[in-house]
Amino acid sequence: MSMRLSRRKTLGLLAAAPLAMSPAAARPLAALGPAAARAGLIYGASASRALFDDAAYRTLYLRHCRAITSDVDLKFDWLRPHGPARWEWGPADRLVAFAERTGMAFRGHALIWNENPPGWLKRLSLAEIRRVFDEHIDTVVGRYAGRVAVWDVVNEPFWPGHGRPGGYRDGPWLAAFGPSYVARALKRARAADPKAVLAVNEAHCERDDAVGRAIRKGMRRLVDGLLEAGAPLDALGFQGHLQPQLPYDDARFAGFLHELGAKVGRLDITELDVNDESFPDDVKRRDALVARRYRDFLTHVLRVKQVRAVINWQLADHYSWYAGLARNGELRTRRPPRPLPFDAAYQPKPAFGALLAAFEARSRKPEPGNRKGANR
Ligand code: 9MR
Repeated sequence: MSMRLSRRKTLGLLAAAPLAMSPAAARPLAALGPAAARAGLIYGASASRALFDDAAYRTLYLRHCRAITSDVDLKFDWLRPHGPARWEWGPADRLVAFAERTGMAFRGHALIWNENPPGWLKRLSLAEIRRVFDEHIDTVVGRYAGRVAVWDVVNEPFWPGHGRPGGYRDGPWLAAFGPSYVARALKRARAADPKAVLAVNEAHCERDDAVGRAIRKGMRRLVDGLLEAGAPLDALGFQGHLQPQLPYDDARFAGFLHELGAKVGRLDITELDVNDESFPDDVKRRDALVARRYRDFLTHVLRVKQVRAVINWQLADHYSWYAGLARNGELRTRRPPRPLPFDAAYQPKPAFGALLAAFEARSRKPEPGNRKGANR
């Protein structure tokens, strides 16, 4: 009896699941992961504790994602909030195990980042900070060796607003080593996990204003310097937190990707979403504009054959970091933002259609069609 009941229950749940069918026609809703794979891409999203606390949200990941990035659990201040000797491994261990169990490629984010240093780190001497840096990389990368497909070894190396030479982002690691912290981090990460793909991940490169230009210039120089020095740089990540309220030029950004792809070989879009704060309140119009931004960006970017992954920063609007910014009054409006492919009821939005169409367009093209490496 329990068999029959549980089967019926399962079928009932499937029928009720919002994602089993598309709302428009009773056609099964396409899944993003396989559509991306047909285009030689890996599709995924960042995840944090909501993945475990919210079963319906987890279902969405299982249906659409073939990769998971840690949103916060592997950040320095989350692993070591209280002091140098106390490590909080629980959430990161759980996320890595989930990826492993479900066959998703895991992207470790962010090993070394000059933002958000815990108070205790800021109080150390430079010599102590240097020691903690080395120990941190050895310990974290060593712990998960063989289980992390890609590491964002260094996150956001540049922020021109800090006024440092070369436009580097300021913080403890820059203070301790100067810009050579980037090469040092890559080398140590390689030693601790020879198999992981090692990446530098940067923001704002698609912006066509002074900030975007300065960061692109910094990245060009950094990449050339790292390659000349023989540092193990396997990939570059471009976050893609699209800001339609600022100047942008997708063709120019794609040109930049072409240029860097020829040097590095693998490029990933790592944190894709669209800030809708400048769009109208009307949800239909807003969703259409968000989807158009996805479409235009991906149309250009997916022509670059070295682009291998497209990762959203969370999957459903209410779990976006923008939802937090709106609640805290840090956006120009307090209405709930709609930056992602799924809404708060886990229904696909026009942005979902834009992602799917972009993947399908790339899979129809013989070029770039580089299908190797689409599983990491
Ligand atoms: O989504 C993340 C948010 O929950 C954290 O509070 C914040 C600080 O750790 O980082 C957010 O993720 C950022 C990512 O690590 C780097 N690029 C920008 C992302 C959005 O702020």
